[in-house]
Amino acid sequence: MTRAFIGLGSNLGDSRLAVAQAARRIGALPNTRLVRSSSHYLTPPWGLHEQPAFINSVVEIDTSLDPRALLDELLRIERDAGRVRDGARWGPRALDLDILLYGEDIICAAALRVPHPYLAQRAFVLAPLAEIASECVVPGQGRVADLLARIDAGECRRLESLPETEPSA
Ligand code: PH2
Ligand code: MG
Ligand code: MG
Repeated sequence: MTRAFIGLGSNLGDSRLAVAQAARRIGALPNTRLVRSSSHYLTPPWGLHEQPAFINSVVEIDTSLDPRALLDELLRIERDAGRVRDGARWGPRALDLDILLYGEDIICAAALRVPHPYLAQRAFVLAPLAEIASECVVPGQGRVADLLARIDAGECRRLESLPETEPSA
């Protein structure tokens, strides 16, 4: 089993529901166990400012899916949540699932780069990641807590947890 961290984000539709449902679906993937989920955070849009605020979260999993198989599963969950890839880079999306870390692996392929290339610049990733794994070391970059201390995360607001909702039949 490998410990991996997935970043979840949404700023279209019912984003809190989309992120909560995606976390459940990630935990239900084959050969995968959900270890921990961060709170949801309300975060200002990064990269492209003229769009709604995002809901972001991070989950930790143990998985024996290899990175490519994990990516394929995440893309399928995105599609099922209504994600369409026709918009601007860094533009609005119903659901975005990114592999942030996969064990100690450094992957540099056309379809997948791990650690996520912008991780160290993004408060919307580092704030929830530090909530559940502040001592975790990002290969080649250092401790999550140290990376977070270098950027301004003041505008990322941690939200109260949602009341548990049963998945509808
Ligand atoms: N995702 C992006 C671009 N900008 N900004 C925030 N706050 N949260 C995101 O998840 C996000 C973003 C592209 O993946
Ligand atoms: Mg992303
Ligand atoms: Mg993505």
